[in-house]
Amino acid sequence: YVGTRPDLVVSSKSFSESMILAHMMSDLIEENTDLTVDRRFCLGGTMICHGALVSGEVDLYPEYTGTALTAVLHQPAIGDPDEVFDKVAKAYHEQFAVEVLPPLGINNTYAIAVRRSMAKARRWEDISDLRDSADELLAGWTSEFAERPDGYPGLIKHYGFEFGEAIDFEASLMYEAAGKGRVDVIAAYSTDGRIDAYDLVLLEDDRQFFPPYYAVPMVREATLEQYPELREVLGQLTGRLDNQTMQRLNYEVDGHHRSPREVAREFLLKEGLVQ
Ligand code: PBE
Repeated sequence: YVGTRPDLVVSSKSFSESMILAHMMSDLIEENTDLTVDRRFCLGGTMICHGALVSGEVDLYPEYTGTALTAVLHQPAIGDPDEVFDKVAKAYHEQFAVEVLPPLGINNTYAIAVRRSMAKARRWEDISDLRDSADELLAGWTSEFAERPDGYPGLIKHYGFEFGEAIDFEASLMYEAAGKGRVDVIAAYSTDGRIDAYDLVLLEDDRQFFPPYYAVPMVREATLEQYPELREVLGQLTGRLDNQTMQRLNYEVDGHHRSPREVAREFLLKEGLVQ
């Protein structure tokens, strides 16, 4: 560091929702405490953020319960959200000295999405309905989805079929590519506002492959010991968001090109959490 070292480092992954949530947390901390926050956002994917948290380079960032369970802890997916939370909280405490704070309310699951017109024409409602045409379909998703156990490798095993071709996309470009017919199938994030904007539909995960992915603040225990007030400050976000609200906030950034920081601030103002 050049100059004064900040009290806290908050991080995020490289997509709008992660940045919006991380700004909400940072703003609340700055509003309610005297702590200085360094927003070191867009660190990269899950494993980069997780590594930085465990090494102490980062104090907190928003993560998702299902991601922690499957991609970080390599445990099999389970369907019950509370059970996922409990398993993750216990393992993070034991293995990483990280505390998982209560969920913010949104469940941002990966979801297989197709154009509405195509789903209607081919009568697709469930992921299983893609089975017979899968080898003619072009899929597009993030490199993280292509590699994670709760992504394509697991999906193939669980459903027993593969797509003809799958190409890597930047998360933010998938929706337009699907909407414009450059790809047929994407692994959307269920809280993304562009699902509706590009007239895509989410197919039902009829064989329950994906776990619940509730957004939670992950905080180093050492940080919470040093600044116990953080628990209450961040607790103001507990249960505060739902998927519909989150889709709208995400769309402010992804569709209307506003800054994640401004969108986060506006939400906190509206909720009366900052002045
Ligand atoms: N998700 C959906 C991904 C991205 C959004 C929560 C499954 C994740 O970051 O883990």
